[in-house]
Formats: sequence, structure tokens, C-alpha cells
Amino acid sequence: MRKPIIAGNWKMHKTMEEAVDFTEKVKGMVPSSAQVETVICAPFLFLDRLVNDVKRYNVKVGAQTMHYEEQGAYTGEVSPAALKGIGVSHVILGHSERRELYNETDEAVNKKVLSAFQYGLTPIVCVGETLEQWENGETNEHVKSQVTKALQGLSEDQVKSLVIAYEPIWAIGTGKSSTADGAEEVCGHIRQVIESNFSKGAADAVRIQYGGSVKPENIREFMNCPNIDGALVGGASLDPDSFLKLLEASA
Ligand code: G2H
Repeated sequence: MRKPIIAGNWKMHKTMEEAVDFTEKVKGMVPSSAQVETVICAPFLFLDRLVNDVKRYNVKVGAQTMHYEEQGAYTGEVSPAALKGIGVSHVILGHSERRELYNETDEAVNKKVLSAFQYGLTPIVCVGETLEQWENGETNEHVKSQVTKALQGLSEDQVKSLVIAYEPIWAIGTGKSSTADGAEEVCGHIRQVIESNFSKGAADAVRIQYGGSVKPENIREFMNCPNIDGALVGGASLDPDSFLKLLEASA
């Protein structure tokens, strides 16, 4: 049995005051960690405060990206060691916005995934196709390539413990979500890729989230799919009531 995982991806939203207000409203209301794993992926600036505010309340805190080196002359970057040092547990890697807007390559994503494991962080590895690839029927091929490259060099145990987020780019922040059947088919394909690249054990254990315009009204459709183990949620994770509804629907 794979435990559902719901991760809020706040992207570049909220001030510190708003972040603290959010955690005040949700803490104490979050379902038990035995039912659902809850993660908030916030901008770097709020992480230290959030870790301290929510650590007793079944909520884990994640970053939205990181550098793969431990330290060095990389102006503006944040290292995995620094994240681990303040109690961050998860990190989103290879989000399509990072790939598109900041030229993050499959090779860089792979380096970051390897580095995250080195520092004890759980990667949430994002993959997904563009509208054009979807329309041309290239989804499976593209996603297979992204998964294969991102997980190169990992051990079977590492694959078992990570999270993959399937996010069709055309569904991100557009209000246009994939159908549950469509998402299920691609998530099943991702599991097959893991099985052929690693093992059946790894494929059965790895958790795969769907992401792209998930909201309280549609999350159950996705959570009912056998190959979907949770959601990576942007817009609908910003409001405390909406975030709590997403958790309730997944517990
Ligand atoms: C996809 C998702 C969160 P949204 O980027 O990663 O955002 O739920 O706003 O589509």
C-alpha cells in the first residue's frame, strides 16, 4: 500500500506574514501522517520559519528547487546541505517552470536528484509533456525519456523512496486539468518505465502524483485512480480552506 502524498507548491506567492497566517490556520487540522503525507513547498525565505511552525503538526516542508553542489560560487543559489540543515525534508526538482524559464536540463535534474539523496532530501521529480507533444501523441515517449534521464544512477531503494509528479504542461495553472483517465494512463506508463529500468519492487513502491489544476472539486477523481498516489498542487494550495479540503479528500 502506497501512502498518499499531497504537496502544495506555493511557487512565488505569499509574504512571510501570509505564510505564517496560512500555517496558523491549517496546523491542528491536518489529517494524521498515517493517512496522508502532507508537504508544503514554499519559497526559500519562509522555509526555516515554516519548519519550526509545523513540525509538530504532521506537515513536512519542501523547497521548490536547489543547486546540486554542497557549496560554492553560485550567486543566488541554495544548497542541499543548507536545506537539510534547517529541517527541510522534500525538494521539487525539474518542475516545468524551472525547465522552461530557467533552462533546467534533464542532466541538471539528474545531478540534483542524486545530490538530494546524498543530503537526505526526498525529491519530487516533475515530468510532463507540452501541448504540442500531447497533440502529436508523443506523451509516453517524452515522459519515458524524462524519467529515465532524471533517475539515472539511482539505486532501487532510492527509486522506491522518491516521488514522481506527472504534470502535463498544458494543464498547469490553466484551469484545464487532464482527465483522470488520461492522467492514470500516463502514470501507469511511468510505473512500467520504472519497472523496466529498475524492478517490479521499485515500480510498486514509487509514488506518482498528478499535478495540473488540481482543486478540491476534482481531486477525488485523480485519487481514485490506481496508479495515482497524490497530487502536486499549485493555485489551490494557497488558500488554507482549500488546502485542507484537498487533504481531507485524500486521507
Ligand atoms: C502545476 C501545479 C503545481 P497548478 O505547476 O505544481 O500548479 O495546480 O496551479 O496547476
